[in-house]
Amino acid sequence: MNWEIKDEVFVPDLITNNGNKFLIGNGYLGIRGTLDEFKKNEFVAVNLAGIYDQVGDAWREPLNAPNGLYTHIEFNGMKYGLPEVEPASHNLSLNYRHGILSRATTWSTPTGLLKVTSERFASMADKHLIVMKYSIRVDNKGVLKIVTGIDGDVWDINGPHYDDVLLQDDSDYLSAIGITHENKDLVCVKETIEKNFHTAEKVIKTGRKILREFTLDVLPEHEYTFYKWVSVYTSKDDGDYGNLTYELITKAKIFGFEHCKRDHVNEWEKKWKISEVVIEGDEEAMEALNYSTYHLHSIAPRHTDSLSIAARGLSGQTYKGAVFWDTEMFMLDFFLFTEPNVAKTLLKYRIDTLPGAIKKAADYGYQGAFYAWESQEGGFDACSDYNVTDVFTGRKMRTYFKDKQIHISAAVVYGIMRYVNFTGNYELILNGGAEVILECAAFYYDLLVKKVHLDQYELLDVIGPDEYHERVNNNAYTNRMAKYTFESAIGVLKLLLDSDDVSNLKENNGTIKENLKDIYESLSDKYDLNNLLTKYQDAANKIYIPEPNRQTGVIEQFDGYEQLEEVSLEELKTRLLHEKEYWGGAYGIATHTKIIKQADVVTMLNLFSQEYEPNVLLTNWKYYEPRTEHGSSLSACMYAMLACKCNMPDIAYPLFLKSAMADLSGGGKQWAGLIYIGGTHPAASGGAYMTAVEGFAGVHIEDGEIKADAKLPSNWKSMKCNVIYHGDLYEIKVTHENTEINNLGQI
Ligand code: IFM
Repeated sequence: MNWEIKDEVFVPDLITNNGNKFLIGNGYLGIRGTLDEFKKNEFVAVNLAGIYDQVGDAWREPLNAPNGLYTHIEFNGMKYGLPEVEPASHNLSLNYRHGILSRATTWSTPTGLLKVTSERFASMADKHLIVMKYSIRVDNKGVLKIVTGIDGDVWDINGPHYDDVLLQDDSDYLSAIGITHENKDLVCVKETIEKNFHTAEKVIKTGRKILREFTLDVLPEHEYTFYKWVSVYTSKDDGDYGNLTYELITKAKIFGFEHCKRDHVNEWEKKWKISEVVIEGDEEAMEALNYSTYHLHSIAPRHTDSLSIAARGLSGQTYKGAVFWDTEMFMLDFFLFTEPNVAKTLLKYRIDTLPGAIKKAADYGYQGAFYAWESQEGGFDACSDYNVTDVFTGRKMRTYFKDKQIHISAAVVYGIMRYVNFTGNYELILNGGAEVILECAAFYYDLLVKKVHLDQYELLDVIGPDEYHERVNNNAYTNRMAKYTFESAIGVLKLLLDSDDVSNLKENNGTIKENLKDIYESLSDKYDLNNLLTKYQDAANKIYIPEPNRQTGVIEQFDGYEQLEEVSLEELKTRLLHEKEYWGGAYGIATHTKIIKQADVVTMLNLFSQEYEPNVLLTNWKYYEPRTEHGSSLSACMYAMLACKCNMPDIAYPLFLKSAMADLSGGGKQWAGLIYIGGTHPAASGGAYMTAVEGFAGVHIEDGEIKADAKLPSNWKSMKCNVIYHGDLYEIKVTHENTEINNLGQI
């Protein structure tokens, strides 16, 4: 298996894309795959997790730290760097087994070739540390100028987010401290270097940059190298960030580059020991899949016990660095199966942001918890009322994602329950999860509508996963997820009401019984638990779930969908007047047609496949697939997984590859109206993983045991993966004929 991706020519048009494709990160920060000499025009970003800023009325977005890797060179008075000076050769490569980005670029100079190589990583061993090695060789003697330091003039979409950047030069250390606009948070970046050449250093402060400049006479037989250690802390981190930045890089410099690299590589090896998937017979798929999970590893929050992952990971500020349903419905399984502690951290974020969800519900006049569609710190909903700009008028278009995608609360419940089922661990339920589930149930309960003549409850005026059709009634996915929420609440209520008898529960540190009693007592002060049980049982029984049509077997996506215009995707595209035009909302070309943006009924069938006859799954797959634009990177994997359940692995295969290659191929929508939405696609990465493990290998839980019911694509000989279930590590190997599951014991 080749763990390297490469670009062997420099194509200026690929700068943005490569920033995503070659991204490195460690969950605390992500560094776009840009070059050392790049600046904000090339979308350089050292993107920070979970810290945001807002300027004026513009969108609140995550911060990019000052770039401590900034470096450029001059030779004999001429600046050599991309994209300005065309190179003689160029190679950018990412070793995604170890998250190491390297570049090698040569330029022709009047006296021969000049070669620059560099290597960088965001340490997996210490989340605040970035390390770099930079070397220069020349063909002929000359005068070389090396300029390296910290560039505080960062790329922002809705900035500038730093009111000021303080620059400090303190013996061997350079610092840039950004002071944010909204909360006056501090982002502190410090760097130090070690070099194999002796020459005086000049420190230059220019604008928001602080730079070291070295001028030296160079000879062809030498390689001129410097190593750089950069630390990043913010005032949100515990401790004295000023000292911490200093201590970290001082220590790292003493240990040296190779030592730091070894620690970093070892941490990555630990991850792959569990999460690597081996596919015999299909290198391309194996590489794309492990590349996908490389991205998930690079953005996993391991430095805290409460944080989630943004829809574009740590690739920049698109989608406002906000957390969507993507985390629970698409990414969570990877972490549950390979690193449950990260799954816990993701869900703890939702538990901690419950007050934000309760406030959002209350602001709309609802009871319970309505989670943010685009969640930032504290559960603040960053989703704007105007999420799309009309390409024709330049006016903002009213969209209702924030107000009407009520399925978000159910996704949170789904994530918590999945954590309980896969880990067998009730700690999240006991520490706030029960309350989240009850509050989400209260939210849906408040929204139920009963028509006088019908003995059923409906959910009206919603948006399902297919965002092109806004404000519809009885979206099948939403209604089924609300039912799931009621069912989960019933489970929790029964657990609490029976808390005298918890003998059927697996013991967790011997404290579960005590804890259950405690939360029973605290929650029964707040809620009438018996009354809630009766209410939610009634709601779960009577909520309307659209059934397969008796003649066709098709489940209507929402009331009236069947009456919409039937038109092919190709025909619809011919109606576009502008390539970036928005398809949904009030006037979109898809709005009045059956063309949908992404898997909707198919997502529901995937989650609840056991409730339907196999022919219903197949009928709906066949019905909806040609009507789906796959305009979201979340779509293909849902179709791929359902295709596996319909025993069509070869049909699933291209859809799986589409998900797994989302960031390799650089496809996917870059614009929603006039708004840039490019970046990495962690939901597609998670979807690719789910398709491989749960779809092709058919890993599932049956009667409390882990089972595999493989449906491999015909070109695959075998697939091997590891899965953690109830604290045990299982090695699973499937072929077309055999399934082997070995319990390797407690992890
Ligand atoms: O959550 C998704 C949504 O389903 C479709 N638009 C993009 C969002 C973020 O990935």
